[in-house]
Amino acid sequence: MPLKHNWRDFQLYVITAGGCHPGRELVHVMEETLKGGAGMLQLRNKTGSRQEVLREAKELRALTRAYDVPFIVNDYPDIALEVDADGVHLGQDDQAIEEARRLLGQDKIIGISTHSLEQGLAAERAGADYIGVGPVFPTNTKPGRAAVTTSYVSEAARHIRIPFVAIGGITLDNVGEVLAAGARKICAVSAIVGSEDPARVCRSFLEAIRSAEAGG
Ligand code: TZP
Ligand code: MG
Repeated sequence: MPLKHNWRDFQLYVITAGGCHPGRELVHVMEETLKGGAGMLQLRNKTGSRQEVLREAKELRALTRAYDVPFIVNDYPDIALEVDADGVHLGQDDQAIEEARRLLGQDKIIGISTHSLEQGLAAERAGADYIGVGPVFPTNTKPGRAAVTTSYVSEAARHIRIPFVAIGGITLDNVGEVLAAGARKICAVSAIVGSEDPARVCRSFLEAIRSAEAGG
């Protein structure tokens, strides 16, 4: 079932990585983020069994459908197809974009994590629909990966033509720096999913993004 709007309009992307606030259930937390205005959701479960990922994917597919928000699955193109997700997100070490495109077809969204302008331009040439630019700051959600700093964000703003999302260690305290470097789409994981009030944090992120967009 296609989305009723252009998925490229999203400003805030939320991923299920990282722990929820203690005692909170994943699907409820994600629904809070949708109420707060999240415009794209990704299921990223690096530790669960395939069965668990499939169960979460089915739940989040139903939820995002109800809010008409694009739903992306990390790492499992087969699960993305099975639940009719809107797309997949791939890392640098995952299957090639061309291979994922053959499997998923032209209508699905393919996103790629990139850590340098060179990787960003290569992903664009290979047919990615959007790229992740990060981690902008060091983050426990993706340990062991060096921060790319806001300099890659400003390079992406100048040279990348497809949508790009700044990601990694972004909080309400530092999002201003990321916006000042030229990002207009933000992905924050632990700052939102780990919060006691995910909807409020989403609204605050969106306020910051919209004010940057308005030139403020
Ligand atoms: N890719 C680059 S950084 C990152 C991913 C999945 C983790 C971002 O999580 P957080 O908690 O917003 O730093
Ligand atoms: Mg992966």
